[in-house]
Amino acid sequence: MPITRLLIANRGEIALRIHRAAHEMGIETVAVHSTADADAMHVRLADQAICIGPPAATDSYLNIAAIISAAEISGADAIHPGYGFLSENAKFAEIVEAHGITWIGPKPEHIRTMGDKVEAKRTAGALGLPLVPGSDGAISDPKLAAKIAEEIGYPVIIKAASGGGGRGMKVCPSPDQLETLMKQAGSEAKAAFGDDTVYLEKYLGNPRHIEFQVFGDGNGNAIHLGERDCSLQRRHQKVMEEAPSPVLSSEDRERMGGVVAKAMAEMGYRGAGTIEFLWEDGEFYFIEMNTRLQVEHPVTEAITGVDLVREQIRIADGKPLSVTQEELEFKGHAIECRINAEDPWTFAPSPGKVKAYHAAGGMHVRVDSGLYAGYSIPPYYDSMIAKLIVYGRTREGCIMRLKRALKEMVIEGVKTTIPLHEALLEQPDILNGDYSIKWLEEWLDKREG
Ligand code: MV4
Repeated sequence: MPITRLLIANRGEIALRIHRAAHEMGIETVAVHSTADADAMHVRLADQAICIGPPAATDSYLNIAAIISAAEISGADAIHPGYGFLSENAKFAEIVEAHGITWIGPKPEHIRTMGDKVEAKRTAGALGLPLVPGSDGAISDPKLAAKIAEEIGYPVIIKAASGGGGRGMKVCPSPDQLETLMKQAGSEAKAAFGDDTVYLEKYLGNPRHIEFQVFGDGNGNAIHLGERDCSLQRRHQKVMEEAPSPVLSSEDRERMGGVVAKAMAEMGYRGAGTIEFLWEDGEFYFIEMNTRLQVEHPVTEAITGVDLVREQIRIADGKPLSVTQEELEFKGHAIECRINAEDPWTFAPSPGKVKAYHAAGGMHVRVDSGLYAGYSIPPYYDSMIAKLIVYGRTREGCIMRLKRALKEMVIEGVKTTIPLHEALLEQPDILNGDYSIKWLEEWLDKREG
């Protein structure tokens, strides 16, 4: 049965993004929202809107019973979870499917596997992806850990199996601290995730974060849509992303892309996925896989011309991939700036009323945002309020256009990170593409000092 009415279990710019793809496919949309989001743009644009609870996400956007009820009441035949919230909750995916509702996402078993970072690494290794050297799975015996750490060499990093995205990690510089740090990592993981399982990896000192976008049809066919360089991060929050990575050659891309696509085909992966690597000295090391659409997906859309949300919906509907690997071309360069309602230098959240709003425009300029003049940014959720995505034939041209577009953006009434982006685009290292995952925090520290 084709999808006719889609419930979007999310808010903000991504709810809008999904609504747009659905409407372009002739699919009606159902918004769900908390009481704090009654005036949000995603609620205004949807064909129907249902309030699912109070402001706290645990009572609304994470409230599985309320969302399933909203789907039943509205007659939705599919659910798209967006990113964050319930998007990587395997149990939710199973419940959606058990209700006879189409889940726009990967198979629940794959969400579960990749959510456990030890299982994810084991699976990735078995599928031929290059791994960071480390313990073969979980480790608890300090003697064995010491032996492995000695073999791979210090510093090592202790990671929580239930962590991910930078949560639950400890760098261990020398053997004398290994046992203590392992105990600490274990008990912190237990407290945070209810699971004290940890594993060990060689600590890479100065890598880049390069991730590959993949798509599978769930029947053994898969493609890659190239990579994104997401090395510019602060406290595990990405700030600016670009595609392609300034450091990869088309041969590197074809080789690694081929490896990830083959792996996804072999596992029978369905829908959109992102395979995260650390990249150092020309080598890729798998770290995690995200089984969802990512915030930064528009840079991939810009250089491939593929609508990733449309593709997700098509695949969930049982249709084949709309492009073959051979048909895909990576053309030009795209950069995304995440615009947050924050002080650009202290990063203190700055919610409140938007007094004036004007989105940048012009050729190859895209703004994904639910902002409008008079809107009040609620304090309860993520501070990202807009994404500015700019395309150019070359990286240099893209940067020139991005500077122009940033100057055009008007967001008054709240502080935003636009001045941070403008300052970044004056930095020689950024202009040269010469940055690692440490660059942004080191630069911010220097500026302060
Ligand atoms: C690492 C690492 C160095 N060596 N693993 C952080 C997020 C999580 N996805 C994995 N992370 C890291 N894993 C080894 N073996 C450094 C990081 C890391 C990082 C990775 C990507 C982007 C930004 C980062 C910032 C700090 C640490």
